[in-house]
Amino acid sequence: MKLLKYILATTLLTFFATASNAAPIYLNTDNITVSVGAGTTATTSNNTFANGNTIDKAIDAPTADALEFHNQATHIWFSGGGLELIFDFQQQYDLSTLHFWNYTGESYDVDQIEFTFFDEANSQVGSLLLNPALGSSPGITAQDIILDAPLNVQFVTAFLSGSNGQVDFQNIGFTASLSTDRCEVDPTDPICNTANVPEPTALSLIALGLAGLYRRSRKNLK
Ligand SMILES: [Ca+2]
Ligand SMILES: [Ca+2]
Repeated sequence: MKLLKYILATTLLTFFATASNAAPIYLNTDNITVSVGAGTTATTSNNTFANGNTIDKAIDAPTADALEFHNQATHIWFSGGGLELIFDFQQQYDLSTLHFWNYTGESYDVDQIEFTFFDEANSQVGSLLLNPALGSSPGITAQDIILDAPLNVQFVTAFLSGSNGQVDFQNIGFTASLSTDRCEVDPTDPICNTANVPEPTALSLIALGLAGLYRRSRKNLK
């Protein structure tokens, strides 16, 4: 029985240690914020942008591979200049993939995005100049840009512009891992609940396996 208890303890420990590792997650309205930066061109022609009041539409995709259709409820159209967005991840992440859902036609799509990445102390840790591809049609899926870095990112500024002064897109997203595994320090941290809760089925399978193991060892004892 001592051996069984040891196996049980180490199995669970291994499982939860694995579950609490900083697994990549998709950052959206559930865990980050976005706001309109002071670098945005002053213009009154901003349609669905609504003076920034609807800017959360830029980060409302539920997953990195979400399909979005272009309509007033899903996209941002900013006209007459460049749009600066400021993302706050609330804590530091290591970025692995950038996702961008562009408009589908040259007349309105985003032609260039200047990204600047900052750590929690607001020190710059990287930058990226991106000329995004046109969005897919009719449904728009993200263009995925693999990033080897930057690490330790909490704030991002993105300046979006079009060669004709038009900026229309569906979402900007980031796949990232926590820079510090806070779940090991504090498993009750909210980030651990949203990002790393073990699948119920996985837990049930482990429970079933352990129950079987226990029954077998009881049998052997008789
Ligand atoms: Ca959207
Ligand atoms: Ca264009």
